[in-house]
Amino acid sequence: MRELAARLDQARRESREIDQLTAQAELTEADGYAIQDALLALETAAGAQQIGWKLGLTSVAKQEQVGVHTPIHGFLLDRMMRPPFEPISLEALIHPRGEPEFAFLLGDDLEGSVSPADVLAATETILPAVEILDSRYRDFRFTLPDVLADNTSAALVVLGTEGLSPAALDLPTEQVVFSVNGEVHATVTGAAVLGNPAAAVAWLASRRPLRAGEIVLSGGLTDAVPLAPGTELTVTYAHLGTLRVQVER
Ligand code: OOG
Ligand code: MG
Repeated sequence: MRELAARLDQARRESREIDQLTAQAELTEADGYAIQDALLALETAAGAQQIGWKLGLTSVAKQEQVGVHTPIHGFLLDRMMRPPFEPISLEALIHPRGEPEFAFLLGDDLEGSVSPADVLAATETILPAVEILDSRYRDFRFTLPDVLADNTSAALVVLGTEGLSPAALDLPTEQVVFSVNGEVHATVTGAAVLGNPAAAVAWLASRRPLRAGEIVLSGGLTDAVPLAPGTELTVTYAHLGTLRVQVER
């Protein structure tokens, strides 16, 4: 698993797309997570720090876009975070895409069998977020074990600076308008994510212990859009405010 993780790590560092791992080896879902764990070990040995988690493929729009029909999870590192007020450089990325999400900042630990209400009770703040994905695989195509191994295509995360306490928000009905270069790409509500984004976080807690202070991304609410120099993404949440991401020219 270490050797396969190293192959993905090298592809990322060299911004070079590679063949799917499953083109050469038969891998299960469990193998995919084991390679992801090995990748996290490589990253932390090289000095990165895990600051949270991400969910993926929690909406139908996302599942259909990539042809994988099950929720997945990966890890977030300190080096992935970008502030919202600076243009984002795509220089080190292969074929980046952007998507709107909700971010949960946890105030308490969450572990085992928990309800969406437990998730909200343990959440300090819900923040607007844009995730920038980058698959290390050729043409952004992969199977389930491949995308798990590749840390669910994680690349960069732009977090809003101001959020709301979960008590001030109804996530399933929160409307989100996602615009690309000034044109509306999609209008959805939080229910697009497993009926309730808090249910997605509950699912993750049943699989991995979550700790106070960690950030958890809900998974994209809409399909992800390709990014190019100059692309501007605007995510307008009914109550959470507007998050604008400008890609460097
Ligand atoms: C897989 C990662 C999915 C999400 O929010 O659904 C993801 C991909 O689309 O490459 O981050
Ligand atoms: Mg995502």
